[in-house]
Amino acid sequence: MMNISKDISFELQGDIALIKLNRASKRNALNDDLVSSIRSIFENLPGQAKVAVIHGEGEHFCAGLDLSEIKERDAPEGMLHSRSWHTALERVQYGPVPVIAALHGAVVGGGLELASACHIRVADETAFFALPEGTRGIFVGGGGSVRIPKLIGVARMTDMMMTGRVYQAADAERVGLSQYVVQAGTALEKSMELAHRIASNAPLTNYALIHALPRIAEQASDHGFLTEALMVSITQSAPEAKKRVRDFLAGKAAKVKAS
Ligand code: 1HE
Repeated sequence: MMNISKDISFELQGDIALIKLNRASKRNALNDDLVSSIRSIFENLPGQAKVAVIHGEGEHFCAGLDLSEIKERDAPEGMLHSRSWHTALERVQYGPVPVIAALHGAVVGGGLELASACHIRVADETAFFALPEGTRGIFVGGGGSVRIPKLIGVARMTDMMMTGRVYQAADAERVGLSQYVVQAGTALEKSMELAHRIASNAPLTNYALIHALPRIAEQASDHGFLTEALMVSITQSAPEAKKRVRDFLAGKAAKVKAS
C-alpha cells in the first residue's frame, strides 16, 4: 500500500506513471516526507506502468533539499538523512521502469540529484541548473557526487559547486545535464511523447538499459563485454524480439529515418 504525502501526486495515464511534486509554495523543496514518498511510489509502481514521468507544479521543478530541516541536525542524523535519499533515489534509478524528468525553472541542489537519478532529462527553456550546496557550506547528499560527474564530468561539477555557476537550459543540454531542450512550457508534453515511444520497446530491452548499461559502464572492459553478450543473448531469445526482427525483414517494421 502506498503511503504518500499530500505534497506529491501519482496517477496512471494508460501505461505511463505520472508523478508530480506538488509543493509549489516551497518551490517543491524536498522534505523527509517527500523523499520517503518518492521511495514508496517507486517501490509500489503498478504492474501496468511501463514508463514513469516526474515533473513539478508551479514555476520550478525543485529547489532541492528543504533547508528548514537541516538547522538542528547533528552528524549521525545527517548521515542517516543522506542515506535515506540514497535509498529513495536508488529506487528511481534501479526500479522496474525507465524514468523521465520533465524539467523547468529551478533544477537545483537535491532537485538536480533527483533529476540525475532519472534516465532521461527533458528541460524547457526556463530551466536552470545549479548546485548551491557549495555556497550553503554543505555538500551534495542525495547521490549527486556519484551521478552528476557521470553526466558532466568531475571538473564541471567542481566548478558548479565551487563557484555557484548556474547553467541555463541551452548550455545545460550542451554539457549533458539534460538530453533535450524544448520550448518553455512543453517539457511535460515532450516527456510524454518520449514515454509513449519508450513504452513500445520490448520490456526486456528497457530493463537491460536501466540495469545493465550503467553497470557495464563501471565494469572492467572484459567483464563488460561478457555482461553485454549475456544481455544481448537473453533479449534476443525473447519471442517478442524474434517477432520484431521478422517484421523488419518482411518490410513490416519502421526503418531508421535520417530525421
Ligand atoms: C525553500 C527552499 C528550500 C525555496 N528549502 N525552503 N537549495 C537551495 O539552496 C535553493 C534555495 N532556493 C532558491 O534559491 C529559490 O527559492 C529558487 C531559485 C528555487 C526559487 O526562487 P523564488 O524567488 O521563486 O522563490 P523564493 O521566494 O525564494 O521561495 C519561496 C518559498 O519557498 C520561500 O518560503 P516562504 O515561507 O518565505 O514563502 C522559501 O524560503 C522557500 N524555499 N527553496 C526550504 N530549498 C540531499 S542533500 C541536497 C542538498 C541541497 O539540495 S542544498 C540546496 C538547497
